[in-house]
Amino acid sequence: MTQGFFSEVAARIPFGGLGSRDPLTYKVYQPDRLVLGKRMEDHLRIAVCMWHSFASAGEDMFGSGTFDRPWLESGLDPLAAGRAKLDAAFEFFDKLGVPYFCFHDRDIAPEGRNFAETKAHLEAMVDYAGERMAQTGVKLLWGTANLFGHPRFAAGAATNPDPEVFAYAAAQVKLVLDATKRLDGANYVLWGGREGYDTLLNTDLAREETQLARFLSLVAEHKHRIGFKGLLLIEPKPHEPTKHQYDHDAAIVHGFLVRHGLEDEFRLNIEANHATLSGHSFHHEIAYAVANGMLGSIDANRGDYQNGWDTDQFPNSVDELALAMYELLQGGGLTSGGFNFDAKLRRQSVARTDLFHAHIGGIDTLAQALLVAADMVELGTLKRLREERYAGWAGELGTAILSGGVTLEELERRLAKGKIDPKPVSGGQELLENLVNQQIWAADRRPASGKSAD
Ligand code: XLS
Ligand code: NI
Ligand code: NI
Repeated sequence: MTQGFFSEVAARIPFGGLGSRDPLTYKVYQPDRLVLGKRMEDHLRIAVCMWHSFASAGEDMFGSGTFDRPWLESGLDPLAAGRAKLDAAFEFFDKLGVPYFCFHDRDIAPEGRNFAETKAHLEAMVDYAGERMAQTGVKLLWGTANLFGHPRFAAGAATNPDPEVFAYAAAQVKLVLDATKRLDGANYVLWGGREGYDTLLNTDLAREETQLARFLSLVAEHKHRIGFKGLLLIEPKPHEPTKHQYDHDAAIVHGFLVRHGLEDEFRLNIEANHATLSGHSFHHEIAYAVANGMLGSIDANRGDYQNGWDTDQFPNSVDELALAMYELLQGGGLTSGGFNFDAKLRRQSVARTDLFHAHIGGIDTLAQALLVAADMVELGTLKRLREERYAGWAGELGTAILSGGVTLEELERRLAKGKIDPKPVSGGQELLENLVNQQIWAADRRPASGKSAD
């Protein structure tokens, strides 16, 4: 194991259990522990993101960076700095013991003076990342192109009024999709950071929708052309940086894809904080994606209930995550997706070990939520009560309605004969909430060692 930037952490973070007082141990997460017959690591497929953790020094709009990230200092040779960044990142992934990472092209390779130089930078850094991946065994959950940072994308990428910007963005996605395939990435993500508008006064909504659909078709076509086997994922977000983003939430993206015949080509990358920004819960967004066969992957983080922006904090609420995790398990769990920590340290968390504390806490929260959700699945109470609620639909009337076997006239006739006389039934919300809490409290008392695959 390389000793370098994170020398305060000597070896891989071990499992310590709930009784451990050492903050640099996992309290719940055990990669090999079997949950519903599957290893915890394979359920969660955890990834660390390059951007918040290694490509940002903690700047905000009122102040400069506070973090100790020497490779971001000015005046360095860009490729040497890029290698130092990847060295530190892979040392971190390895010590944390996670299977995956995620990156944007601009997180690992700086923009050059022209497109050819930018491409050469990317290729050099992708090769270097490939070496580090082979050395550590850390894999790529997804790659993505940054189509929002450079000033050329101020008015959008695919939805830009200038077709030359569309062309630039398309070429950039081609390079990153090729790179993701080369690194054997499991998925490719598109987050349309500036695909939206700041004012309707200068915006042609219909035209921009057509452009976005065309762009996505080109991406899907290229995926098949190069034989990339991973999923293409769209990450919904309602706003920020634009006032309104077209990929507003799961249902809106789904509707857009269906409108353009693209629903078989794309799945969703659901982010917890984006869900809450769109006025939904994370639970809702996961449930929607699962119900419509659209779930791809997850960006794990949390917002702040007092703030109206993407605060990207590390998840720490088992109560909230357990419900989303329950829907996920009911839907069969993740396939090629995973839980990527799209989360950042607070600006005052300047110690190198803070990055460990943040991820350890987030991973343990996910692991505990998984245990709670698995208990809810095993017990089956919620599922049974939900099924009972709709039981009438399996009867003669329900089947006749759904199969198209009755008209409004026929239904009126049946009412007139006095055959139908529905009575209100309890929705049982408080009972269900109590059942969920019982599972959360019971899971807290589980033996920390648990069952293991080995
Ligand atoms: C920003 C998004 C971004 C995507 C990747 O809010 O979450 O980080 O995940 O471009
Ligand atoms: Ni986000
Ligand atoms: Ni994200």
